[in-house]
Parts: sequence; C-alpha cells; structure tokens
Amino acid sequence: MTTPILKKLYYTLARIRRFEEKIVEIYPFGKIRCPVHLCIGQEAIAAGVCAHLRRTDHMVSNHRNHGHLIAKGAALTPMFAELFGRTGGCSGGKGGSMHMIDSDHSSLGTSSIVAAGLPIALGTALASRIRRQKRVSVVFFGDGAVDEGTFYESLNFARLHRLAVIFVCENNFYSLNSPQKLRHANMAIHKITGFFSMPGFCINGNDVIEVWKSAGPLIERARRGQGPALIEAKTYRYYAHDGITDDTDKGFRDRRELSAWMKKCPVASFKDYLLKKAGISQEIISGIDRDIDAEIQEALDGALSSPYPGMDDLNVGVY
Ligand SMILES: Cc1ncc(C[n+]2csc(CCOP(=O)(O)OP(=O)(O)O)c2C)c(N)n1
Ligand SMILES: [Mg+2]
Repeated sequence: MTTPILKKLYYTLARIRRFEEKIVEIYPFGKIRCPVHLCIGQEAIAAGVCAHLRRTDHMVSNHRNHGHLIAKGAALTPMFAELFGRTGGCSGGKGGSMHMIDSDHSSLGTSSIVAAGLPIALGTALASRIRRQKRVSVVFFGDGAVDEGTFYESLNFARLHRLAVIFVCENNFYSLNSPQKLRHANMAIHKITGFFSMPGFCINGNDVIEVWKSAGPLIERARRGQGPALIEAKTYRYYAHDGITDDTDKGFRDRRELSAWMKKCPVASFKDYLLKKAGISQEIISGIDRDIDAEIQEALDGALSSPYPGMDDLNVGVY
C-alpha cells in the first residue's frame, strides 16, 4: 500500500470519527432534534470500501449513514445543516440524520426502513447496465437486514442478472436490542451467498487495511461485468442503537463486551500501525487531525448560519 492511500484511509477514518464526536458533544444542547444512529467503532468499513469507489459509483446506505456519506466524499456543512433542520441541509433540512443525500457523489439517499437499500442498489445497477455505464453500486446494511425477505430476493436478482452490486453487511451483532444469535439460524451471513453462487467473504470490519484489500478486487470484478459479491464485516458500535448513551444498562449487552471491542478501535489501531509499521510520523497524523478539526468548526459555523425552512416551504418535498 502506498503512503497516499494510507494517509487517505486515516483521513477518512478520522473525519468520520470527529464528525460524530462533535455530534455527541453538541447533542445535549438541543440544536439537533432528530434521532442519531452513530457509527463510532464501525468507521473502517465505510473508509476501506469507499476508498475504491469513483465519484459516479452509486452508494446506498441506511439509518446509520454518516460514515458512508463522509467516506464517499460528502461535504460536512450540508450534513451538519441537515442535522440542525436548516435549509442548507443536504435534504433541505427536512430529512434529518436518517435521510441524508449527496447526489454530487452519487450517494443516493438513505432510508430507515431496514433492508430497503438493497433493492434500490439493484435498481441503480440495472440502470447502469442498461445505459452501458461501468458504474458499481455499493449498498451498506446491518445484520438486521438479513432478517428481511428482501435481502434474499436481492441477492438472487443481482446474481441472476450479474449486476455490479457489492453488498456490504456491517455485522455489529445487534439489530436494535436483539442479538444476532437469537435471530439467525446460521450466524455466518457470508455463507448465504453459496446458494446463489456468489463470492462471499467474512472479514474483520475493524481493520481498515483488511477491508480495503478485500473490497478492491470485488469492486473491480463487478466493474468488469463479472457480477455481485457480498462482504460480511464484523464490527461493533460504541454507542446505543440511537442517541449518545452507551445502552449497557438496558440488559442486552454488557459493559465487558463493549470494553473488549473498544480495545479494537479501528481508528486507534490504524494510527498505531501507521506510526509503528508504516513510517508515518506523529507530525503528519496531527496535521491531518488539525485540518479535520478546522473543517468541522467551519462546517458547524456554516450550518448554524443557514436559516430554518419558512412556513411557505412546509409542504414542499414532503410526501
Ligand atoms: C422494516 C423495518 N423493521 C423494523 C424497523 C425498526 N428498526 C430500526 S433500526 C433496526 C435495527 C437494524 O439493525 P441492523 O440492520 O443490524 O443495523 P444497526 O442498527 O445494527 O446498524 C430496527 C429493527 C425498521 N426501521 N424497518
Ligand atoms: Mg446490527
């Protein structure tokens, strides 16, 4: 791996982490009125996969979407403005955290309906096929999507038509408060692809290098017209299903489990790798961190200076 790629991966990881840490910091002050599903702890999956995507490749995400949009290149001001419900928001301030869109980078919108993104990704891939465009569609979803019939239908349709879709399952072992072991007869999600004769891999979703190395050949294979693939990336969220608490007091996941995963932090472990094994200096890393902090401050100020939608706008774009 080259130094520019390593730096880019760190930049993306840190940009996602610091964006969401800022949400945690300001959430108690009431400027954000929508629920937030934080991806802190899971950033390496978005960063490693999206590093291979072109601006024109489609990306479809779900309720836990901030990291996916940022990794695909979204500007932070419209994202903050969306969280604040302002007109400068990426969805005009009417979608909030769960309905972010960034058409400049082919991030086609996100939905809170579990598994809804999979057939949307099929549609984009089919459109790209019909238009003879060499675009790849990537869809991110959680282990909860595997509980839905749409998941199986989508794998079947994608393989049948050899669509250029990469299915990325972020398996954080919980769907809301339900652990995977109480929901899935077979916990090996990636093995479901065997029935559809589709490549399926299980990887460490907290290791950005492993994600990057696994995703690259599958994305290029899809781009060559050789069909879909699935990545099951194991990971863990630090915060509650939504909001800024850690929900370890609710009786379905305990603090020991959370602490064990926090020791495998994707950002800290990659930083460690860069310093000790890749010859990237602390100065370079601190410089990237400083640039991101400055960008976040500027984005916050910009977002807060954007007005709320007026009364005339009440019914516009709302269905
Ligand atoms: C079709 C549907 N069923 C139930 C819900 C309620 N719901 C919202 S998020 C969620 C859990 C999703 O878990 P997962 O897909 O694993 O994603 P994670 O939150 O773990 O990232 C559920 C059940 C929903 N939004 N849509
Ligand atoms: Mg989950």
